[in-house]
Amino acid sequence: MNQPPRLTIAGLRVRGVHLPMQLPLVTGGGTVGIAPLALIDLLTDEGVTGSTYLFCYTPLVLGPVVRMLENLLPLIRGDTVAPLDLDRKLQRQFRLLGAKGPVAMALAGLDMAAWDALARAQGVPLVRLLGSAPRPVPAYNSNGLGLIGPERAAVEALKLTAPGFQAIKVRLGYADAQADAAVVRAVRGAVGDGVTLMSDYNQGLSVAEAVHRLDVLADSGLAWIEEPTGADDHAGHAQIRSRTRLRIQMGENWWGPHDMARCVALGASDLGMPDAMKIGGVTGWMRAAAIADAAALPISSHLFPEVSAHLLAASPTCHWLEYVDWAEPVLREPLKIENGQAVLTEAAGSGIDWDEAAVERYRVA
Ligand code: SMN
Ligand code: MG
Repeated sequence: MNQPPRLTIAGLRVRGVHLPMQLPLVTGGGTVGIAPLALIDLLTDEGVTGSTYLFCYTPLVLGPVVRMLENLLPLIRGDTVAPLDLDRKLQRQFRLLGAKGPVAMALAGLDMAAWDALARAQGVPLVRLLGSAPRPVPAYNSNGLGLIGPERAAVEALKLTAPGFQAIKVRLGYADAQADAAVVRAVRGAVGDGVTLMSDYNQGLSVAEAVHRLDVLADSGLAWIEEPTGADDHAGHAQIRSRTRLRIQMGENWWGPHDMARCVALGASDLGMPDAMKIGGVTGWMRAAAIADAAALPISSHLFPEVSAHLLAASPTCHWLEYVDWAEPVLREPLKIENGQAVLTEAAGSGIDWDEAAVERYRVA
């Protein structure tokens, strides 16, 4: 058998795009109307390229993230593509500043691109490189369903389940508990009892207000209540959790596995949903998956459905994939969803190949 080549980092190509979103997302924490993505290609001496993208939340951060990645290249050019070693080296580089925000985003981007390159070099999907066979992962359709009122939410919910999804997520944080309950009732009325309904407050409530609202929603049948209060208020979440029967969901704002470990140790959440970027790429995710396993914490993903499908399939406590179609305008092959499940193929890598004409069309940096 031919040995897969040992890869050496030769260069980095980073491009910024603003992608149109089919359904803008109005949350209690602000509106996302376009998807500002940093597209990353890690080039190697051996000719293998590893690709991934970062979601920058706001166009204000896209340029700095692109620059940050470009600044990192001189530190890693000539290094072996060994993600755990790169992580150790780059974490040390930023020890004094601390790896959060754009710095952590850039490091996670390099990590995901490095793992993608390794999988491609071996000719296997990322899930196999991680030691697992491809398997279907249940997905919920998380496009849209922002704070748009009960009538529009009911119509949109039907649109979101139409392609075969059996789970969706409604954003909450209306004027009061009754308004939240009315939206949940309208959506439930539209899609019927067979659909799993998650909810997300996007950190919008005080602890006291959250306890009150979850009282009102106690019999709503919601599958989880996401980030009812400030994401870094782990103690506050633990307090809310102790006073409701509904399941608390946190994780999209865990900056790395250590942050997650602190949150889990406080008993702040019933469930976890790491974000592949904020948790530290594939390397950070696999550490998070081990923490989740040890705590018997079911984990779902946040955004990045393409790489997350591989990560969840390799995670012992795999729960739900969050499906959004935001990167699709620049992808050659969108993630395959069948009967509400993400289906991994045997294609090498993590499922990211650019539609180059589209990249040029949407490029801003
Ligand atoms: C969300 C995702 C992406 C941007 C803003 C908000 C949301 C989710 O919290 O969980 O989908
Ligand atoms: Mg959320």
